[in-house]
Amino acid sequence: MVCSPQDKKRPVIKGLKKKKKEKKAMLNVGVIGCGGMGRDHIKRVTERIQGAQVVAVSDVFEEGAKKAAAIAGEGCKVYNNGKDLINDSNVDAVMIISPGFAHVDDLLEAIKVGKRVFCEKPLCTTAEDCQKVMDAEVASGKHLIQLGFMRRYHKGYQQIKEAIATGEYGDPLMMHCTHRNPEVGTNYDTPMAVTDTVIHEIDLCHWMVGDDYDSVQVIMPKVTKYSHPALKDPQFMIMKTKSGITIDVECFVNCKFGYDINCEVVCEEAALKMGTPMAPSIRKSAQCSSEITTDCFVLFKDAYDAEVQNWVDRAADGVIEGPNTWDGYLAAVTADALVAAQTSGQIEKVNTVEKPAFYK
Ligand code: ISE
Repeated sequence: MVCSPQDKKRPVIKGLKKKKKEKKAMLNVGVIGCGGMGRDHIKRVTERIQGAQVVAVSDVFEEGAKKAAAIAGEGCKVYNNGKDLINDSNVDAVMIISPGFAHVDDLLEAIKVGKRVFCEKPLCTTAEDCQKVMDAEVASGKHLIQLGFMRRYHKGYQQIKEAIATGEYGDPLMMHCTHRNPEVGTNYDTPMAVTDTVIHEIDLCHWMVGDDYDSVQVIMPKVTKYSHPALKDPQFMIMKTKSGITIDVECFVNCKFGYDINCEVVCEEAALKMGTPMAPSIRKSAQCSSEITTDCFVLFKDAYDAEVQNWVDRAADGVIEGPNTWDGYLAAVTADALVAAQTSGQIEKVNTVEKPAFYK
């Protein structure tokens, strides 16, 4: 039988065609930071996220803020600073998408007035600032901050975490990760391999195995001819957890061939490798190949949507399900140790404060 638009008896499959914004009350969101990433999040909330709308934006660059407000649509207010946006009584929740060094003041202000926050990584650029924010959140007694470590929302990593949790494969012993970018600009330097790139694995790996870090080390292989004097590329990083799980991450940001992300967890009775790339394998002309994307926003598009949807969905009950302030603090302290290890060549300790009961 051929179905046509006139065919009135076609079955309605529930939930298949979700209409935008037909659910409960809207969460009114204010977005601080209207650069490329900020505009991407504004577009996401406006076009794809259920139950939220952008009602205000802010940026020190007025032109940028106005352009971003146009994406959100009519009535979106424009501010030139985060504080005024946070204190706008029409703003229920705040997305902080400004550069990392500018996060701390807005995070503290949002905690002061008790507003829910989605903050892009990093939480703050220093461990001291992360701790200030953590102390303020603990003192407020409310879980308010979700951090934008979106890889936790990627199906491939979730499948491995779920598989480990079944216990069927024994305890995880080792992890092997690769984080390869096709190329980076000349403003990208050696510490950024940690603070901008491997920061994702720092968060992911401890989350996947449910353990915190004890020590780290960095080994510098031969440098690629595609690097420049301020960047040692590739780098081989090793992170050891408190229970002894040993994680290696190859970070190679001028690999030339693609945005190539891999992860394998070796357990006592099995090795679990993430299914990647998420592309069909094509047999043609006596060859079998699958595409590797060159763009992280293509590979992780669904993960970005899912993390923001989750943040919006749990707003009504005041719950943070995603990466939280402790994860941001742990990532900052671990990153500091890795950056120290880049130059010392030694095994560096990851010295954190005791995890507050509030985050357990
Ligand atoms: C960038 O900031 C990211 O978050 C990407 O996921 C990472 O692959 C890249 O190296 C970073 O610069």
